[in-house]
Amino acid sequence: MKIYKFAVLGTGFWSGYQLAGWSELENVQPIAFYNRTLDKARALADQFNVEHVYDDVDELFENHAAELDFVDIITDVGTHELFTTKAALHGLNVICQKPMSPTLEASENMVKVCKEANVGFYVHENFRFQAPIRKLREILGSGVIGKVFKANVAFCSGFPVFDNQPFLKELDEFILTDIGSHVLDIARYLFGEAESLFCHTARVNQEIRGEDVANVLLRMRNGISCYVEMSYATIAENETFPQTLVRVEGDLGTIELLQNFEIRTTTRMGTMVTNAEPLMYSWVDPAYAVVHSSIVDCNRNILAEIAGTAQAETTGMDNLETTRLVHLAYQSAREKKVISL
Ligand code: 89Y
Repeated sequence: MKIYKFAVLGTGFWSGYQLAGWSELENVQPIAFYNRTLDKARALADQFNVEHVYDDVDELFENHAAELDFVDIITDVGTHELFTTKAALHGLNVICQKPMSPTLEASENMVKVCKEANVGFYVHENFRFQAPIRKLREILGSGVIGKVFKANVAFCSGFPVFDNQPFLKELDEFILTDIGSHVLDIARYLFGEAESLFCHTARVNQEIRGEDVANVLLRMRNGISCYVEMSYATIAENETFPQTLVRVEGDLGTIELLQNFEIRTTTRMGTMVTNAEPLMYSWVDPAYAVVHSSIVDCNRNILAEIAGTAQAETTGMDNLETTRLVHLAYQSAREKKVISL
């Protein structure tokens, strides 16, 4: 069995879960870690039995590029383009966290650079791999609710997200890049591509720089009207973080993905209830369970393409469409107009 060797760039909050996710797959092995603060790289390396740590990414590539199959980039978004370019020039496949980069132009460049270097480029977009979202799509695909005419995809929470990820407070563009990248991708995964969008944004929490509320109304190419809402300013009786709730209406019925992974499918015959709980690996943080669990399936899907056994869903090329929606949503909010794609 071939073992796929990889380096991790960035050993912050998310990396421990990403590595735990990789450790659920038997044919991968982390070889070297880079972090701008070496102590942090060392601490994670000790936890995952990795020998080599660096605070100079070029040195890591010089010493290990020949034995690596891919890099997993988990650094701040501002470094994604640079590190992707360096890895591609060393002939390495690249997996990069969302959002791809701060601008659409830089994201397009990352896709181009990897294409020219003939390496695979993948975005670790994991929300579409969540167990309830997969199940919902399966039910939708069965045709039980007939022709879909409208949908709502919602991520509305009051979770203290800045405690674990304080850098999110400093972003000029916050919720559409952080959560919009995920929920707009879910909209594409479930309903296909959009033909137009309109967006409102707001900043409720005055202690952060960016927006913490965004409402995006999409017209999909197949005619579905899809309302994607996201908020980190929602005080609700039932906190749903980090779940995405979905309601899909068709001419024969409605599918609702509710809190705690319950899917209710209603037709004129009655309501069918399905439970789509995520797999609870030993390492998942219960506060992030459904997201952490989906890391494994996303990694597995990307690795299959690197190994040549299947096509990955979240290639850079595919994710450019999601990235485009994020940036057009900002444009729509700024210009107060409907944007055609
Ligand atoms: O950064 C975000 C993500 O990707 O999932 C949830 C999160 O950690 C906070 O919004």
